[in-house]
Amino acid sequence: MKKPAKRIAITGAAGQIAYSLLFRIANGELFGKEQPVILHLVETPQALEALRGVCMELEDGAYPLVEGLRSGSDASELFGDVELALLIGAKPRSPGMERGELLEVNGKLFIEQGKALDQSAHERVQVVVVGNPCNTNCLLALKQAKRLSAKQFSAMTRLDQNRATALLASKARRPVGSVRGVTIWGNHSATQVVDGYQAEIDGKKALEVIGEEAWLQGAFLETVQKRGASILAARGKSSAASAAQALIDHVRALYEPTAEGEWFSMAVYSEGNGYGIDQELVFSFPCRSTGEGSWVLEKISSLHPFIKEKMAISERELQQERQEASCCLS
Ligand code: NAX
Repeated sequence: MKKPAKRIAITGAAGQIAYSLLFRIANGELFGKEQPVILHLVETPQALEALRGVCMELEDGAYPLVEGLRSGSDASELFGDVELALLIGAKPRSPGMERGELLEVNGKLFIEQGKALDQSAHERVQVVVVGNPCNTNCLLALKQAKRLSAKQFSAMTRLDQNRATALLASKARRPVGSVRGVTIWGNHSATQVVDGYQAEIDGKKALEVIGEEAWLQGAFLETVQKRGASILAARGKSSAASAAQALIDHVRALYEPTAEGEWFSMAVYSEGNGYGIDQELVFSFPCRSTGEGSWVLEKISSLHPFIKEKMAISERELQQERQEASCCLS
């Protein structure tokens, strides 16, 4: 029997990440070839004309799985009954803009969107925040949830995980598929903690295979932390196709039960985390899905002191961001 269509909201739908993402969703890459979708595309009023062009292209793709296409700038209307909300749209940091100003502008936006989702989205909605600063934006959005649970919100650190996985594979001269367990802790920012100690290559500890602890603590971490800037410098635009891939990976990982012994990284509400991290943050942790958007934190007992030290730095940055964004809540 044919499945009922899933409604998916995507903000920033005329932006470059969305342009790498929408056609893949339309083609069934998120929920499979049997799952019809209805796309709810949200943009700012200024970008609605560009979005009209994107919608024309989606129509011209004649995707059998796309059963409906809605677009506009009224998020509260377009979030109605959606089962998945991908919050990509955010104001970029303009030259001379202080980080605090960016937090304030985007903070207000994510508070509004959090309220709108709480009021009108499907009760089982999964909300994934991509727009930066994504951890703190996600925290502000989930704090609006009264009907929904904080566990229905996450922010994307999967791009960092994917970058680190590919880098380890290349260092070990092994295929990407032979690497697992790379873990991202903390903020999706320059303080992100890329933990290669948990990683395995062909079932052996990455450190054993690579044999260079200085690389794991130095070039590995720094290359991943600076990868976004390197892409921007080379391409003249920030990462888009790899971000869209990471978002597909993030959502699929949330909905599909995680295989035994594996986990993936995403930033989630830190309440009840067993790692001694401040309980009121959105922090990236290793997670396991139990299917259909339910997840639990993976418990890793032996964290390397180097990683713990870096986690504390990222935690402090997130506390600072929360402090700077607190004016939006009042
Ligand atoms: P673009 O500038 O190409 O697109 C953003 C779009 O969002 C624009 O079309 C803009 O009109 C729209 N927008 C702004 N405010 C909106 C609102 N209130 N409602 C709906 N739409 C709104 O940026 P793009 O490259 O697509 O990146 C989008 C966001 O992802 C940025 O904040 C970026 O920093 C962030 N990223 C996050 C990543 C992560 O791993 N979490 C990685 C990729 C990316 O850098």
